[in-house]
Amino acid sequence: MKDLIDQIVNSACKEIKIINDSRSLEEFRVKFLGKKSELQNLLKKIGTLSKEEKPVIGQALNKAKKTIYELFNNLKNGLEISEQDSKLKSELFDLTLPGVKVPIGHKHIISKSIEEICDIFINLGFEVKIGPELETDFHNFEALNIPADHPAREDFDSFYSESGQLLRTHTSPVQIRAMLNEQPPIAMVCPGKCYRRDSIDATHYPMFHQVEGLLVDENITLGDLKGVLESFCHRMFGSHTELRFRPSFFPFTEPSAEVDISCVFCGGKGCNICKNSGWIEILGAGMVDPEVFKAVNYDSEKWTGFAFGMGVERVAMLKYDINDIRFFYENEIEFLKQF
Ligand code: 2NL
Repeated sequence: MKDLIDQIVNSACKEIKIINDSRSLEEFRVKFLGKKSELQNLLKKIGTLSKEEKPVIGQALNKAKKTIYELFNNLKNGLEISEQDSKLKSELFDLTLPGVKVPIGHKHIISKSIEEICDIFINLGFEVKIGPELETDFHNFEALNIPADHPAREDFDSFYSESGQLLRTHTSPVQIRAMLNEQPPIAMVCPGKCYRRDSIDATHYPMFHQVEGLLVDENITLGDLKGVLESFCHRMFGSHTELRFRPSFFPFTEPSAEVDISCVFCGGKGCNICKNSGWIEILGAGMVDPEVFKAVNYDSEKWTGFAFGMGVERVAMLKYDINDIRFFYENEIEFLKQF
């Protein structure tokens, strides 16, 4: 019987070594210390032993029980600590850990170009104004001396709403609103989206961006316009850039001009891009037509002014060497990240 007790203690010592969670430890307790355990069975048989054997075996059984209980209890404490530990570790919130990075995209090259253009004019004393994209016929056409029979006013060329308003075809209406709201002097630029019913190709898109400028004061001359546009082009394309004014026509300016810069690709020698002319058209401009001043109730005997307009896509394509307008609107992060 003594041997049997030693065997039980030995196998308990062996089994406890491979236990590493509280469930297996509970199984161990039931097996070695529970009511149906071998030790308990032996205890029940103690009454059948002889007078001499009883105290010896009784002591051995108690000692074995104590040994196994200590094995159990030590591991129980150890497991509780390590299980608590790992629970704590898994739940711990470390405030010093860096946050999860969310991909935030990239500033669009059109936004960047608008900022570059506007910054130059801000430095020249102009302020930036914005206005609605859904406009009235009056602000978009009528006040700009664009007659009702002008081709631009055909349904076919613009996006009209059922209410008879339209998506602005240029940002000039922002300037009309400014003149209706305040008296000169005015020096402003207005960036924003414009809409025309064009078919998409390498240089056309039904939505595009413009920056227009307007300056109204006393005694403003074509020389002032040339000086401002020269400063702008030098800062935007480099101080070596040359300018050329070609006579043109717009209903809202008189005289009117189209402004070219010396080709940014060949420096004026002639290449594919400038079609061997050495010049590239960059914007339109002119002196504000008295008919426009009349529409906004300005005294055209007293006030004079110039205005200009440029396509942001065109400027960006020239400055950043982009050869297709569609690249701007494909939402390709790898394209946008280049700028
Ligand atoms: C172009 C030509 C131009 C204007 C825009 C303007 C605005 C008012 C009065 C007079 Cl309120 N003019 N804007 C003037 C000349 C040219 O744009 O080719 N843009 C891309």
